[in-house]
Amino acid sequence: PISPLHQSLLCSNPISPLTQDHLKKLSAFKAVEYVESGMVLGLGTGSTAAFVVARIGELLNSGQLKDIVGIPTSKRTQEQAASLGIPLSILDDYPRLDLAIDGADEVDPDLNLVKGRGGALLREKMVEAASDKFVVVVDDTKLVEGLGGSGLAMPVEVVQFCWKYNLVRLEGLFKEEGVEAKLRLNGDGKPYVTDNSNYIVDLYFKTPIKDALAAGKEISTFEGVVEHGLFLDMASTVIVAGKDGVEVKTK
Ligand code: ABF
Repeated sequence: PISPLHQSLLCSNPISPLTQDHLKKLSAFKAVEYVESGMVLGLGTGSTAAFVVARIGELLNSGQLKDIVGIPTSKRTQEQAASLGIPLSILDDYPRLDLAIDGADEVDPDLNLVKGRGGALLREKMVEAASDKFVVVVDDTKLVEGLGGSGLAMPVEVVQFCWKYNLVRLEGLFKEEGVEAKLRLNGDGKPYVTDNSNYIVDLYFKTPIKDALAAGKEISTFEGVVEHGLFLDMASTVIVAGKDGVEVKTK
């Protein structure tokens, strides 16, 4: 269905097709329709989630939403939300959330996800696992038939101590799929450090992961692995924006 926002984006830009940013915004605005006054809300990380946070700020500041408490999933999101005046707290004080909204890197037909290319997977998983409802916002480029199938990275957060040891172990785990494991680096060639002072090993699969559930369980047994980017059976709703409209997928 074409929403009023979708219509207005098309009208303001009748010649060029909708950009990926337009689609992210459409998905984000649709997700914010799930937000009600008084909710404790998980605030995601990434460019799509940033549209969600911006919209919540707008609705709070115009008085259309009231008494929201936001639980940010990264320092970046914390800064954005604070700058918009969204009241914030942490899981210690709000161990149960009503709703979390976040982006994803891959979504499979069963609404399982790869997340964490933005580097915030640990806090995202903690906050989203503590939420009664988890709504995912994506554009249609994120849809895959099997996780790991986009050719882009599946991240694993590891402690800095002997990171290479874990990189080699992770490579060994995915012999069937064929995988290349790389330490994530910043532009200056130094290792990327997460909000939790860890490193990230990015796994690039040649073919989709055969058994994501088994893989996730196995990765979690590795000492020194802090978290992985497979978010299985966590999303209750995925909102997918494409050039023909917004689709709401539910489980
Ligand atoms: C977060 O941001 C991450 O889990 C995911 O890696 C990323 C998606 O970013 P974007 O919305 O910018 O594509 O949700």
